[in-house]
Amino acid sequence: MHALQQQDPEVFAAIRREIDRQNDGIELIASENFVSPAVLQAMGTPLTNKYAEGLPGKRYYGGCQFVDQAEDLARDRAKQLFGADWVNVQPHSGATANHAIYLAFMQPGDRLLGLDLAHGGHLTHGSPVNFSGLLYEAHFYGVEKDGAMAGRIDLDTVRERAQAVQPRMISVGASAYSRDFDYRALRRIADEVGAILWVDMAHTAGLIATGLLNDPLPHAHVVSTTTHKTLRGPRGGMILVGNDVESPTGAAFRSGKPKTTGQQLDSAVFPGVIGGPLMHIIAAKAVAFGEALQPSFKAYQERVIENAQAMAEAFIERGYDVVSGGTDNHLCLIDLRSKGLTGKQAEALLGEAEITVNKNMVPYDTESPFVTSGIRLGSPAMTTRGFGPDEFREVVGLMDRVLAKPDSDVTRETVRREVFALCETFPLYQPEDVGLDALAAG
Ligand code: DSN
Repeated sequence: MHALQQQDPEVFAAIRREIDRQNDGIELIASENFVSPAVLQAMGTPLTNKYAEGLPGKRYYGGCQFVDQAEDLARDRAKQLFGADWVNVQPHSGATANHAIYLAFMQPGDRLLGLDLAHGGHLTHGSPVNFSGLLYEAHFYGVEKDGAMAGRIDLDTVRERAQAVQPRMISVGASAYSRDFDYRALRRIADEVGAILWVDMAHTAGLIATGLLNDPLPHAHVVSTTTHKTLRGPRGGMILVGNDVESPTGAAFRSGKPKTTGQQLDSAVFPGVIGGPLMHIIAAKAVAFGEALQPSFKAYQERVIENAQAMAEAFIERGYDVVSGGTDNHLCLIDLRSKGLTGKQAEALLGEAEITVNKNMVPYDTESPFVTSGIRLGSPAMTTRGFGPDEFREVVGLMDRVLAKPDSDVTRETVRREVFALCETFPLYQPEDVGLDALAAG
């Protein structure tokens, strides 16, 4: 019998139910994906036991010779994937990576200009309830309300805001924005006001690595990402520098000696914000970056965009309001106000039919973040599973049936059965994939 099942049946049962949920339902959360069995396997290894504070070859602990190999593989592959001069693969998450960037370049009270959370930004880009808004003076730009640019970021507005705010750092990147960014123009704006340009490409890293969206690396002073969204690696973070010249702050993090941007960021990651890096996760990052360097990864990312566009078009055909009128990337944002539903209601109704989405603020929303007027839908996870545009159009039809009859338990139950049948034809994890045969068998 499996050790986990025998020793801790309660945890075993929860894990097994979650594997079943992933196998049996339609996953449309834009920030989620399904890692490969090889990535899963790397995460579940005794590398979790190893302390390795410091960097490969310069550790504060003995016995690091083999985890050094794993971290070097991760760093080298990430550099190759993104054409980066420097990379640090140790941040435990995107938020940790972002925390290190603030620590490297900002003093408490310095001004940040970031994309408003309610317009698709991220908590760590200055939200008043996050360290970034609590410790720094955060100002925001947003998407346009009306006209040809409705739902899109207008660079003239960003320039006006930058000139008015005179920020120390400008952040670019989003959690719920379906259009691309002009990083060259954004760097010009940053240079005009003497600001550091930080790009958080967490959502779109896989699309950027494969050349399907604009590349921030040549333009930004620093780039952060998570490794688990479109990049399809283990849950974690990473920081990259395209051209590792002297730090834009001109002096070193705390030491006063000139450093490159990368050296300054290395100090900010450790000892700045983390202690021991998670070496099992770093090994899994290396595996995922190896996968992303394969030609099949580009074909996958092309399909991600094709599927997101098919989904957005199918919603528009059914009379839904898609923010900005479509998508250039892996997600779309649906404004449900014209359908008389809140995001919270839609998330719950679709959940009952085993279609997982998240409620999301839409630009100029009048509902609270706990209710919202929209839902955010992403294609990466179900594309990994093999869905193409036909399946995505079919899923939109299923969602529309549920949302059009919010009072009908029968509709939700019928759709739930159709979801299950569709998922069965696109299998996800087999017992041997999850490395725990007893979990699937039990
Ligand atoms: N929570 C992530 C997302 O869903 O976009 C961002 O951190």
